[in-house]
Amino acid sequence: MKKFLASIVFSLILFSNTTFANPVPLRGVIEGFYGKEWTFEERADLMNFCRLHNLNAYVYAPKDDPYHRNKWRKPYPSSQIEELKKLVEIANSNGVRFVFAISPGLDLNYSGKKADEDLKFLMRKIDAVYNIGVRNFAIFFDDLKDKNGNHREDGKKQAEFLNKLQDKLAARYGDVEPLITVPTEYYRLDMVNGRGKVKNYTEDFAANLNQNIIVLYTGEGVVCDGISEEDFQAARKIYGRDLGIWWNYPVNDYSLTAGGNRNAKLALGAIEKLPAQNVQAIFFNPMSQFQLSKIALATGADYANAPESYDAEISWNKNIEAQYGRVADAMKIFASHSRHMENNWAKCGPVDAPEFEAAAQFIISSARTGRSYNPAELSRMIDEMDKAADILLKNLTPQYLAECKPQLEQFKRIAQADRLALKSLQNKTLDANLKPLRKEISKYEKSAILSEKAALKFIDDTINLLDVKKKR
Ligand code: 14T
Repeated sequence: MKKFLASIVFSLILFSNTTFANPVPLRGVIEGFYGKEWTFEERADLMNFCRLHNLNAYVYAPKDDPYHRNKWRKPYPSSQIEELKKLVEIANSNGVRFVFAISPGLDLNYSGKKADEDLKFLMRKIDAVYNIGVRNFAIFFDDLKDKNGNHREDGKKQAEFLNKLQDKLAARYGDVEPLITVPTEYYRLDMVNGRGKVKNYTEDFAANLNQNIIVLYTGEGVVCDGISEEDFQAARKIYGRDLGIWWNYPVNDYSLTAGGNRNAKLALGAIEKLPAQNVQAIFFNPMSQFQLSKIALATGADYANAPESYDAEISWNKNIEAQYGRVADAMKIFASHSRHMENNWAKCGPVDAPEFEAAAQFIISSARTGRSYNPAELSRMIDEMDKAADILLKNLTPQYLAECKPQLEQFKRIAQADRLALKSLQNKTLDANLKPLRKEISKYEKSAILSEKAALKFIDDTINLLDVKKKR
């Protein structure tokens, strides 16, 4: 009887997996950000991470590797080839396809004798990596626009160039996988003009590109608030083929304030709002902060392995618990204030600390209108934040701390300012220390941003409300 039940349970599990799971066939991480590249050790660690999370691809495309983009024609020096070789071996032994990408678009010649020469340069570059075990290649044409938003690319010529390369690779090697590419117009709103008509470049590129070349796009925008099934369908219709997704979360290379450095805000939320149907490939573009990227990446793996049943909230909690053990609760509090990425052209990631935001807003509006309120809930949250910062500053390993110390210290400052703000509201007078502390926080915003609409906003709202000098 037991055996019988067990076999039913077993086949139910099998059944549910084969029927409902439908993993995205090609799923993994794309090191495609601007700024400080990951180290060898980090990349090696990623391969192991990919195996554990059933991710099967890593795309090597660091924007700041000169041999990837600026000096793409130049062969890698032998020391770097040696290191790449080791990495490819580690990838292979972990069941991860190592996809080697080149971005030749800055000065590639698409036609004539110069194009033949460039094709040779490209082949020489590819040969060298083929010889160290790489079987997957990608050619990217993103970010080639000038200051006016124009680009010189001709979709037909670009597609034909890729077709030629694909044919050459197939002729030379029996065992290379289909090429992967990113077009120059790589987000949906850039593929159409103001009236919704598909632009010439995209039309020509899509019409001429070999059907088996995998095209990646980023959604409606470069960094956008999800891709709905309809959005995805619209992009697939433009291309008349299945598409893959280059997903720009948790990447934070664009998170900088004037004069500050990149990566000021950490994207510690879950992957969310991605389509469940027809996704041919998904690659998550991470942060330069390697260890801290693993929260979003692990949730991305959950999504990619079972898009239909994926639950962002459940996955986020589960993966923080798995990654942070004893300090998981502290990490959840910190991470909940550092998930949402937004500027004038980018928007992605779950809202920061929605409970804090709601409680703070209620208190601010009550104070403004002279209604009474109970400060206990917000007060408790502020204490938790302060404690979480201490726990993490004390217990995270040096490697993790190196990636988030400025943000943790900033979190602590914000919690302290929030406490002063709450006290000020209750006393109906601005605490003398609040404005100096807010100035201090501003000073550090060049390297650390978090909770802009929740915990940080509560400080500013309070100052605005109580600052009598400002009011007149
Ligand atoms: F190829 C693409 F799909 C893509 O996303 N390219 C870059 C990528 O390397 C970068 O990490 C990402 C996030 O910043 O966005 C693209 O780069 C941009 C695009 C912009 F429109 C950087 C700044 C921009 F203003």
